Amino acid sequence: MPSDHSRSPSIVVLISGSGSNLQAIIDGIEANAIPATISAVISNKSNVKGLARATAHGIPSHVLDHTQHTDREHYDLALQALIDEYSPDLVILAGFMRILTSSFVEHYAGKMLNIHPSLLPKFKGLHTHQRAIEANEAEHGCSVHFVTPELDGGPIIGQRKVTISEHETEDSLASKVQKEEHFLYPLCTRLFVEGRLSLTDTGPCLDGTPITEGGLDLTDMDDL
Ligand code: NHR
Ligand code: GAR
Repeated sequence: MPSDHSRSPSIVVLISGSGSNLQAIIDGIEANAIPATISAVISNKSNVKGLARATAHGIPSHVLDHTQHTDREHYDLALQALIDEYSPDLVILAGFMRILTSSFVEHYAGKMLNIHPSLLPKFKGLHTHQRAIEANEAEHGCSVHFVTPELDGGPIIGQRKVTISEHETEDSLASKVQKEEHFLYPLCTRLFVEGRLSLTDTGPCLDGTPITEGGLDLTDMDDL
């Protein structure tokens, strides 16, 4: 069969919660800014808002409950089998809260992205907003990176920064950062599905040019 160059790139999105980043990507696709299709949304938790968002936009959704699996290896094998039914070009972690095994991550090498709520390499792991405030940081933000086995340690594609103000709370900072996430993730998704982003042996590239360590500072971009 001849290959179908007209097929738009397929994305599978993994979530655990509200799915506001999923929504931002759906909006980018529906506005014709991102030339791709979300083939499925998968959550490890049932009854989360992100699942309703998928349904509202006609996207197939699945719950794969990690508590129903004996260990991470079995869970990740089931997750991989479900994802691969859709043969995606890109897998997006959008608030997905389960650490993934190395063999799972390596299966999607160079085609799995995560958004992390900090200016990596600062504040890997959880509770990033509170930790940034406690560390008296002047700035904070979000990062999109290729997923590698090292948790939150994969090559950074881009970041957006926010200023931490004097009376900042965890909640106020989280909402400032999320607003930036909702621009950064659709932008990085667009670049990936346009074939402009790649992960090479020497690191990530945009349009064939290496991205410097720390990623692109996309804070001042205002058009998707
Ligand atoms: N897996 C690998 N191998 N590499 C990465 O870079 C990953 C990953 C899985 C998820 C997202 C990440 C984040 O952006 C992510 C990146 C969950 C935890 C965690 O501790 C940490 C980091 C991230 C996601 N999860 C607990 C666990 O035991 C469960 C926490 C909960 O359920 O609330 O899996 O921050
Ligand atoms: C986002 O802020 C994302 O950066 C963060 O969870 C939120 C998910 O929101 N991710 C992590 O903390 C990963 N461990 P959303 O479900 O509304 O997109």
